[in-house]
This record gives sequence, structure tokens and C-alpha cells, in this order.
Amino acid sequence: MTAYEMNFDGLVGPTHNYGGLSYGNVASQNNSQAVSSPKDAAKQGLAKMKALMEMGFKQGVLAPQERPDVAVLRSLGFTGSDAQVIAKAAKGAMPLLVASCSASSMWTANACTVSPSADTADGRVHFTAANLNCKFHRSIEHPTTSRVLQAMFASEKHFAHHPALPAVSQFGDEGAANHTRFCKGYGEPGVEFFVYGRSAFDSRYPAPQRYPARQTLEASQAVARLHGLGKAGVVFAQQNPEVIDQGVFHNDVIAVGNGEVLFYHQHAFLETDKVLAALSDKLARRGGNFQAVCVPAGTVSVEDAVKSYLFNSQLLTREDGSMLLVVPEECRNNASVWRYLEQLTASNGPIREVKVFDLKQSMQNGGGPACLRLRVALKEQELAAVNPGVVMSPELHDILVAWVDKHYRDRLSEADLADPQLLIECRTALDELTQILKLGSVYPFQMT
Ligand code: SUG
Repeated sequence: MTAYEMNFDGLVGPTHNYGGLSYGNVASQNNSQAVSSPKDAAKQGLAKMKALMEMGFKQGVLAPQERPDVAVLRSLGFTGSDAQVIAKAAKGAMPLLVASCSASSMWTANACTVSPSADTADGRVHFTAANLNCKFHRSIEHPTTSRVLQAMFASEKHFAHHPALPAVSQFGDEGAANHTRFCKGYGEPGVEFFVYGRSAFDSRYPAPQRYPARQTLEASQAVARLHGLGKAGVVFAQQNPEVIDQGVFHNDVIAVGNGEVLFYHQHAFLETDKVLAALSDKLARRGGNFQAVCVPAGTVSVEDAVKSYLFNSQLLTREDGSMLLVVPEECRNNASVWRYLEQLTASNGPIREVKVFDLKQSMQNGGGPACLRLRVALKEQELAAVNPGVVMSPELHDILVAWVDKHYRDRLSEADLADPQLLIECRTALDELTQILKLGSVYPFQMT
């Protein structure tokens, strides 16, 4: 049976800015208050989508959210017209306005966790929206995320949608950023790998000291239950708390998997040998031959991994079965990382090619190639049931570039977020976008 992995990249929204909102995410903290370019950010993302589409990979696009989120500001007690709500927040509580403007939904690896139909009890593709409740600016994403996902994957015959888990820290869930799937073929039953940072209820699990662990074991277990994943097809592993304290706020900053391959840093996990043995054993029972590609700390330090985002890469299977690694330009600018990559692709291992992309606007907020995409493994009939409006094509790419040129600002500073005109610009742009992507009404301003 033919099946594919399709990547749905987040289209960067018109309010992309550097709010310094993510404590524990080094890039977000370091670039706080820098002037952003929403236009460049969106175009950098679209260029990656186009390049991967042209290489023959299935590519889709996930729409951004309505920002500023005036409804959230109202829920916090700001009143009056939309313009007054924004003005009052700007005057009395700038951090809340900044949070309500974040374009963070661009990192669609955090939109939800996806389990392909070959793994689930009812044979449908399951989606659980991530509550992202560790950060206020991200915790407000899931209601719109759920509506957008429903509009993209509407067929109840093929797709099942679950709302976000209860929004408390015990069930902190960051979606696919802490989830990888191993399989022999995308349409065959695989092994789903859930990586958590701490346990909410069991103090035997060591927690990081400095930065928050966003994902809990209990959230990962709940998602596995909701998706109807059998024990044989699931492995849970704890992230090494020491790397969280060095800026690895999601597992996809230190490991990436695809097919039968796990590409990871030596210090990524706790009890690594046990984790690898479980993955290898369970994948073998599914007919797969697990391959682990470990990057030793002596070759690439955790600090260099975080700076370069070596592991926040897309690992993609080419037609000949070998793999391509899509990395951000920061990898080429890091001597030890680039040396390593040259050796890696020259060796006899599964990863044979590296492609470099300029994603600087997203990278400065801690989002690399892997953050920007949501992977959905689909069988032929499921692919046919995806809303065709969100499937990337040369025409759609050109339409979206023109749409960005028409609506996006070249520069955005914190002070600009208080401009009531920005809200009008965003709503105008998004109204047009829902028509381009054939999503129907998914934004709060379209539903009143
Ligand atoms: O949640 N940055 C995001 C980056 C998410 C990256 N995603 C994955 N690793 N999958 C975050 O920390 C920064 C926003 C700001 O500071 O303006 C931010 O939200």
C-alpha cells in the first residue's frame, strides 16, 4: 500500500515579532525586543516549502492565527472597542499585548500530536491539539489550531480530532515536538516514541533545575491512550534534565527520527541504552531494523547543538531509500557542526545529503526547520481526503508570496504592536487567506 509522509509547514503570521516570551528557549531570550521582519519570515518559510515540493516531497501549509488575540485581552479584563482594548493593554500591560500578538503558531510541530492510521485502534489518523500550557502566549493557540486542523482534515471516516488535554501543568503537552515515529514504511504499523521532561506525579523522575520541562509523562500517556495506541507500538523516554537546563526546551532540539533511523545527541535522553533497546526490539516486531546515529558530545557539544539547531532538522526519505537532512544555515556557520555533517554524509550511514535553508527570522525565536513543520503520514485514500486547498503547488506558492507582499510589513518592533491598524491589516490578510486555502471560517473575527 502506498503511503507518504506529508509535511505541513506553518505559514508565518503578519505579527511575527521577538517578544522574549519563552524562558528556557535561549534564542527567544537573546533576541528579545529585536526588530523583526514578518515579510522575510514568511518568505523564508515559503521558500523551504517550495524547495521541498520541487524535490518531490509532499508539502502542505498550515494557516497562522488571528493576532493580536483581542478575545484573550478581553478575557483579562480589557474593555471597549477592539482598538481601545489594544490601547489599554499597551498602556497598562505591555507584556500581555506582546503575548497576544505572538505569531508562535508558525511552529506547527507544536500544533498537535499525530498518530497515523496504521498505529491506531480504529484505523483513523488521530490528532490531539497541544495545550502548550507552559507559556501563556502559546496556551492560547489550541482552539484555533483545532478548528484549522478540522478544516484541513475534515473526513470523519479517515481522521479523528481530540481537543487539547486539560490546561494544567500536570498535563503540559507540546505536541509533535516531543514525539517521533519509527516504521519500516509509512503505511505500516510503527513505534511511536514519546519523550517527556518530567513526571507530574512521581518524584522519582529527576526534573531540570534551571529551565522548565514543558512535557509531562502523564500528558504523553494520555495522548497515547486517546489515539488507541497499543503497548507494543509505544516507547516512553525521559529527556535528560541537564540538557533542558542548557536550552533544549523540546526534544526536537536534540533528536530527530524518521523511518528506521534515530539521529540524536549522546546526552539527549536518560537511560539511553534501555531506550534504544526498547525501540529496536519493538520496531523489530514490526518488521523494522532500528538504526541509531549518535552524535558524541566530544564531536558536537550540547551548546553547539542548541546554537546551530543541528537536530532541529528534517530527516526525509529520498526515493532511493537514503535520507536527506534539512538544516538551518546556522549549521554551516558552526565549524564543528559543519565538519561533522561533511563526515556524516561521506560515510556509509543512512544520511547521505544535507540541504541548507535560511530561516533566520524563525531561528531567532528558537524555531528551526523541524519546528516549522507538522508531519502527517498518510495512506493514498487519506491523502485524497485532505483539503486540497492546503496542498502546496507551484501556483499556491506564488499566490501566497503575492499575498505576503500585499499584506505584510517589512519591519515590526514592539511599539508597532500597539498600532490598531495592525489588527485590521491582519484580519484583512487572514480573511483573504481562508479563501485562498479554502478553510471556511476558522478565526474568531469570522465567527461573530
Ligand atoms: O515555544 N518560540 C517557540 C519556539 C518553538 C520551537 N518549536 C519546536 N522546537 N518544535 C517556543 O519557545 C518565542 C516567541 C517570542 O519570544 O516572541 C517562541 O514562542
